[in-house]
Amino acid sequence: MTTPSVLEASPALPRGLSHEGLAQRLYLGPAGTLAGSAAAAAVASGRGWGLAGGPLAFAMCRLWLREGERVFESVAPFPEVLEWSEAEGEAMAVHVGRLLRALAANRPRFAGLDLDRPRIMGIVNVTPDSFSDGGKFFAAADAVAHGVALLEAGADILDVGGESTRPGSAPVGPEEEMRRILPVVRALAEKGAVISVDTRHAAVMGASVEAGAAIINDITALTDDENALAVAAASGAAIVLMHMQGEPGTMQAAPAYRFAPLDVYDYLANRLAACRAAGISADRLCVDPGIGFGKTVEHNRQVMARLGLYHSLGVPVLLGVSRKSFIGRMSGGAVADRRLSGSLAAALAGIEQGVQILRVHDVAETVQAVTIWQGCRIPDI
Ligand code: 7PM
Repeated sequence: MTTPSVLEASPALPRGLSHEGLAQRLYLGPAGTLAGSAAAAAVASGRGWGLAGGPLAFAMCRLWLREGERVFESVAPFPEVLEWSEAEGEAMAVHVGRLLRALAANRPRFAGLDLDRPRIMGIVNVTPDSFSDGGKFFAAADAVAHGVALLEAGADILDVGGESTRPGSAPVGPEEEMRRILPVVRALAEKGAVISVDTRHAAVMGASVEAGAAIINDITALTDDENALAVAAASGAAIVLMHMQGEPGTMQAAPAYRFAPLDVYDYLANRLAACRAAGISADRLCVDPGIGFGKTVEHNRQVMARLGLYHSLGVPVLLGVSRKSFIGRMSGGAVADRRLSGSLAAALAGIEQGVQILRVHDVAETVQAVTIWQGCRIPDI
C-alpha cells in the first residue's frame, strides 16, 4: 500500500491540542455509508445520520487534522467525536457541529433537479476538426443529435463544451467557443433539456445562459476570467466549481500537494466563500474535486478514497471520472476507448460515497450500472 509519508493513521483522537486556529485544521467526513434498511435503522436509532439528505446514512466519522506538514487520519463514532470536540474547547465544538450539520443537511434542488437520487450529466463536445463553415455546421448538428441520444439514454443534464482542455492543447478564444456551442445550447434547451456549459470565459457564460443554459460548469471555478464571478452571479444560473491545480497545458508536469484531499477541500471552501461574497446563494452552488486536473494517479486515488469529505462543504458534489487517464494508468495502460468498465467502477465508488452528480460520456451504461447498484444496495427505493 502506498501511504503518503505526510499521513499518519491515528488509532485514537489526538487530545489536548487546543490552540489558535486548531478548528480550521480539522476536517470531517463520513466513514463509509449505509444504505437501504441499514441506513433507516441507523437514523431511527440515533446511531447514524442521513448523508446530505439523500438515501445513504453514516454511523461513523472520518476525521483529519493538519499538524504542520503532517495529517492525522482517524475514524470514530459520533458520541466520541462530539465528546472530543467539546473537550478541545468552544471553537472546536462549534466547528465540528457546523461540519456535522453540513454533512447531514438536505440539499435543495440544483438547477431544478431533485438530488434524492444520483443524476447523470452527459458530455456533449462541440469541437470541429474542420474549419470550413460546412465543418462547423455539421459539428453543431452532430452535437445536437448526440445530445438527443444521451437524453434518450437517461441523461438528466447535458454538459456542452467547445474548448478542448486536453493537456497540451491550445486555448480556444471566446468568440470561436460561442460560434461552436451557442447553436447547440439553444437547440438542446429548446427540447427541454437541463443544459450545462463547460467554459471558463465570462462572455460565453453570459451568452449561454441567455441561450437557455441552466448551469455554468467552470474547470477554473470562476478564477480564470476576471469577469466570470460577476457574470455568473448576475446570470442566476447554477454553478459547478471545479478544482484544478495549474493550467490544462502544463498541469500534469509536476502536480504537488501538502495532502491532496485536504488541499482540494480548502480550495473549494475558498471558492464557495468567494461566490457567497459575490451574492450567489448556496443553493446555486456545487463542487467537484477535478479528478485528473493537475493530479498524479496517487493524488487521484487519495481524493477518490475520501470523496465523502466534500459533503461537509454543504453543497452537492459532482464527479467526473469518465475515460480519464488514471483509469488507464491503474489498469495496465488501457487507451481512452477501452476504459468503460473502469469508468463505471469509479463512478460507483463515487455513488457509494454519496456523490450527487456524475459527469460521463457513456450515459446508457452508467444509468444501468447506477440502477443495478441501487437495486442491490437500496432495494426499497
Ligand atoms: C482532455 C482532458 C479532454 C480532459 C477532456 C478532459 C471535467 C469537467 C472536463 C470534470 C467538471 C474530460 C476532461 N472534465 N468539468 N470538464 N468535472 N466539472 O475528461 O471532471 O472530460 S474535460
